[in-house]
Amino acid sequence: MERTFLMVKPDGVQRNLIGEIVARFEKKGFQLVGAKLMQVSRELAEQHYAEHKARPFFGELVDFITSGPVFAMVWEGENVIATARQMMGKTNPQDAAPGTIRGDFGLTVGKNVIHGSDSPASAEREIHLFFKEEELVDYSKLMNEWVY
Ligand code: DAT
Ligand code: MG
Repeated sequence: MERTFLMVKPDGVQRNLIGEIVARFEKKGFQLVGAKLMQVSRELAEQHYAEHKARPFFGELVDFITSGPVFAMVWEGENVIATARQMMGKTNPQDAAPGTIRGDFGLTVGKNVIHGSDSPASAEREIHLFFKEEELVDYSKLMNEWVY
């Protein structure tokens, strides 16, 4: 089963959106396999956003993601990487459709509430950047018989 890395960013934590965001993925039918509230170090932020190192907003991005606690999560389910990206909405909340997380809760690209892996390779990399193997829980839910 596919896994992805999702993270409620510092703005989402400060705005009390953790529960709302977790509820959306739970209700969809995805399964939580790991989660923690944590402070991201500058080193971890720079590794996580390494692909954007040359972009003009890189410094602001690292400042923002380290500005307060984040809620890091690993979710599992069929096609969860692409589906979670759809549920998040476009990067700029001004382009994100209503009904998506960014469309419903964001106003600016700098504070867009949630991060989600964009491909199987990113998911693999980001899950291991943020979580140790023993922090991820393997279990099955009876509900899955009614989802799949
Ligand atoms: P996403 O988070 O949708 O995967 P991304 O990987 O292109 O988007 O960019 C990572 C984050 O960087 C994004 O969530 C918000 C910030 N960002 C992207 N483009 C930006 C821009 N033009 N100005 C400021 N911040 C930007
Ligand atoms: Mg990205």
